[in-house]
Amino acid sequence: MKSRNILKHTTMLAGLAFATALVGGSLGNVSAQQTAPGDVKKHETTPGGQYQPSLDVLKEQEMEQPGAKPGIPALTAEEFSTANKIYFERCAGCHGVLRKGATGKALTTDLTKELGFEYLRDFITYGSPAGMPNWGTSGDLSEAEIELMANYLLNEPAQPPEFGMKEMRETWNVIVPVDKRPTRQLNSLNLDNIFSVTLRDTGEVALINGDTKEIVTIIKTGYAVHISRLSASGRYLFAIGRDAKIDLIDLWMDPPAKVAEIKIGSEARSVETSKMEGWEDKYAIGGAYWPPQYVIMDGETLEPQKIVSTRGMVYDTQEFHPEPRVASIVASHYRPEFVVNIKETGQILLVDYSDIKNLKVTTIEAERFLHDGGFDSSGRYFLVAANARNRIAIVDTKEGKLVGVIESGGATPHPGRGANIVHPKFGPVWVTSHLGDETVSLIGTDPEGHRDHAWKVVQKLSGQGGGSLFVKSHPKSGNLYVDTPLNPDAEISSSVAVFKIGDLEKDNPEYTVLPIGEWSGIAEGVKRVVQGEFNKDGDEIWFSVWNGKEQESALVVVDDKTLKLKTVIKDKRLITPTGKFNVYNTRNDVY
Ligand code: DHE
Repeated sequence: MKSRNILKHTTMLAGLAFATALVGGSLGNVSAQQTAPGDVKKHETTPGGQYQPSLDVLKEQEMEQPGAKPGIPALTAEEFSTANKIYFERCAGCHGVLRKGATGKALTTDLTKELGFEYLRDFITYGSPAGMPNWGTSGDLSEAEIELMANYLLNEPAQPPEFGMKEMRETWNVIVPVDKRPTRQLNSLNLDNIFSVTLRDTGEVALINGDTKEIVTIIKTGYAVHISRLSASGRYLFAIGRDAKIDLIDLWMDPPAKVAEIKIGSEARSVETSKMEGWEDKYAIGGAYWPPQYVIMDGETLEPQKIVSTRGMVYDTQEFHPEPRVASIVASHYRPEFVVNIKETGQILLVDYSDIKNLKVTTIEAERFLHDGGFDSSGRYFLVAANARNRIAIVDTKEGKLVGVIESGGATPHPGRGANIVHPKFGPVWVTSHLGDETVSLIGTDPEGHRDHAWKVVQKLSGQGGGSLFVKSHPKSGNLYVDTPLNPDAEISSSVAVFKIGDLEKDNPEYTVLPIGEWSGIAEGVKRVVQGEFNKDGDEIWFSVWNGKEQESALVVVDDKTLKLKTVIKDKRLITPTGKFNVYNTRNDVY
């Protein structure tokens, strides 16, 4: 462990790429025309620039090949299938499933035909400093693949299938009906201190006993499983895969096991459950990237009740967007509402689940490219990053209104759920770090006690560098932890910075670096250290040491008081651990 003042300010283009890619741009505005590929031949994409959705599930779907057009090079069925796979894996995350543009430019045929084959080929080869990766010069795509992609873009886009009630019901499976489930907790686990750990590349979650650090069980889930969330009572755990498969796990069983499953689309990232008093465990909601929709389900069986499309108008331009993805979802503690964040249209939807037959939705104009966010310490205000716009939108979930949209103070905010700390000078603040630079921004969240500081960036700290994804603290902790897993410097990506909250009064406060990757004792791999999560008591914090699928990974547990290594959890079944969700903290929004 070493302590240092700010030695390194590794600024990374990272998500900055996608921030700048859209500045001033809306659908159909191909600024590529202004940048000749010859000018950007030296351009290189940073690892963080790759932090874009890869629609790996859609890529495997059969899609009808659009008919050939006169004057446009026709693709064979095999060529179309190869190009379609590459498009969904590498391009659709930015340019959209239907190529109508998202954080990247639109690539509809009216535009691509004007640009022409050679231009497209060169642009794909060299990329652009505005965010387009250099697929050719990086060696990611071969010359033949790039030529194929240029031809593919001259053809009409393929449309993946919709996924409605019929398709959902076909995938819906209640493994253990409610009346056959236990009526009391059958195991002797301290459920509040169980950690659900995402095993990303095996499509599993590991349930780990936070007291003994032993693996309780490993449960098969959806493809490239993403996050876990808890029901209000803490009994049910929901995990969602990138293939939009939701698994419902009953923690009362011995051992905890899956009791229901469903697919709510083809690509998804978010799931949440009803938390309002009187509605505990009643509903679940899943949000999909494709088709663009959210689905309200029964909280105990996952039976789909209501599917709502998110297609519609962008909040500011009032132009139609055909595929606005559902990003983060949280459940209000003040009203029977889900807070659903829609990426491309920039709307925050307050979905009232008290009467889903007569569904009332409050549509809040916020900012485009909403991604991840969390509550302030009171649980009343929700703060969400519009990451490609470098802004944070704030909603008052008690009043059901936008408080404001503010600059985050850095490039591409990525808070996860953020961290809440009590600042010695500014009172309660919510914290986000950034993908694009070393800024850690503290935003005042106490309009009553600290009115002058509320909803302002009251302090900016300098962390180890860009490539940060998650910050974390706990009401009982005196520390603020900042990870940097996507920083290109191996030493930085395998360590975390810790700021002492008591020191934040000083100018330019120092941080301590914890070499978590080194502490894991793993010799091989990049050892990215990602996403701290506290135990229930708030006296230790767990980090994932995230290595390649064929390599050893681990979880490293740090004593929050001493900042010393407490223990390393290793097991050959712990393959690619990333997110960790402590049952108590997740269900009570403690972060
Ligand atoms: Fe995530 C949360 C989307 C890549 C780990 N991620 C989220 C949320 C969204 C999202 C919308 C908020 C969910 C919520 O709160 O309801 N993530 C995406 C992407 O689109 C993206 C950029 C690319 C993709 O193809 O999926 C992406 N995410 C990643 C990763 O590569 C990470 C680091 C490793 C992994 O497991 O895949 C990753 N994302 C996480 C984690 C959370 C998350 C751990 C939850 C953090 C929390 O504290 O709640």
